[in-house]
Amino acid sequence: MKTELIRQKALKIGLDVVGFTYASSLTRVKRTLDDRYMNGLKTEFEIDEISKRIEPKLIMENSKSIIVVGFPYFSNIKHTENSIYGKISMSSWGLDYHIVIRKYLKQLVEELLKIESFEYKILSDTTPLIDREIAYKAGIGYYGKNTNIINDTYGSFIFIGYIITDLLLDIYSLPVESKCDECDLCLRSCPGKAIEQPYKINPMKCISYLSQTKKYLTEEESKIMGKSIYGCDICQIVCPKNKNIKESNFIEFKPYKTNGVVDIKELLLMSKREFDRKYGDMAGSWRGKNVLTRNAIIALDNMGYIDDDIRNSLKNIDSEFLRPYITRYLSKF
Ligand code: B12
Repeated sequence: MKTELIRQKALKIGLDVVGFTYASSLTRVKRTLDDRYMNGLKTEFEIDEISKRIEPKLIMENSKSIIVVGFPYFSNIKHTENSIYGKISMSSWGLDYHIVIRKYLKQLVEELLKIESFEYKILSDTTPLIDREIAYKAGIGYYGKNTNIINDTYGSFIFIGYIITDLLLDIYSLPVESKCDECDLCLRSCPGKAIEQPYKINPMKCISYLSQTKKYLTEEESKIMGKSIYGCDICQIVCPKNKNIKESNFIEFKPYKTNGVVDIKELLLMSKREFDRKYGDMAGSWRGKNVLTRNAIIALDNMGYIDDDIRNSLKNIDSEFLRPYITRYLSKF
């Protein structure tokens, strides 16, 4: 199939970051993964078998090509914070990106199926494959030193989704090499010093990881988190390549429901049902209410703030997972 035609169809449904690569092994990343796994840097969100992480043909045996789409999510919205609030990363401001990506890629597939029949699988994030390497190979952006894929128009605020298919294409894209040059702002600005070397992250020190893991967070790890309730954008916000970028056209990623922040007092008082109603369809709730509540307690601790409302709501929380954090926090005030 002609890639120009795919680009046109994609553009019609609002997808303007598109690239194409072969469904070949991600051989380059093998050494990175070996090193990561051997040094205990694998997160619990990644599978154990490295071979499955670099082989698209294990996902679809007869696959030949991958159509890669970047989904921009940058919103230039400034929040008015007039309560005790915590931060949510922009990747979780709107509707869960897994749902949004699937919807648009399905639409694209349906358009393409009108031209020619083919087999396909739609993937993003929750696959064993290394999405960034696929995006890099498809030329939709280059690796930043903060390890994010950076697109010239939308910066690093793009999610990566793709269609693995048995279609053969007429043209395959070329990768783009890093444009970071001498800049090391992300390395210097990361609160946990998680970017230990350019292009290499230690997830265990990354706020985004700390905000998602269910492992016990020590006092030192908790301090790194500041006011984060879910995810972290610091290495992206400081990045010069993210200045003057285009805003996302996807209405789904605007923070209509959450306003991009969490009212901590409200969160502590919420029933499970109220939580689901307000936060249920944002990406950041995938680890459940208790993980966000844990982060909210840590945020209060880091702010050095307490009042009677908070003290009373914490006394009413009956959770083994949260108890150590509540005890630690209350012991200080
Ligand atoms: C586990 C995971 C995490 C972990 C670990 C992140 C990490 N950097 O490894 C945690 C929880 C910390 C995390 C955080 C975030 N994540 Co995350 N995460 C993933 C997941 C599920 C797997 C990543 C993985 O396997 N990492 C292992 C390493 C080896 O791979 P990698 O970092 O993806 O890519 C490296 C190699 O390819 C390597 N490389 C290999 N060989 C070579 C050779 C050269 C020369 C170079 C330059 C590089 C290079 O360069 C990269 C950097 O190390 C992917 C989805 C997926 N299935 O891929 C999303 C994904 C990487 N996450 C994503 C996002 C949006 C985020 C956050 C921005 C969310 C947030 N705001 O909190 C942060 C960003 C933090 C950061 N600076 O990385 C997006 C990234 C989009 C983008 N533009 O790059 C992904 C691709 C999901 C998606 N489909 O959109 N994430």
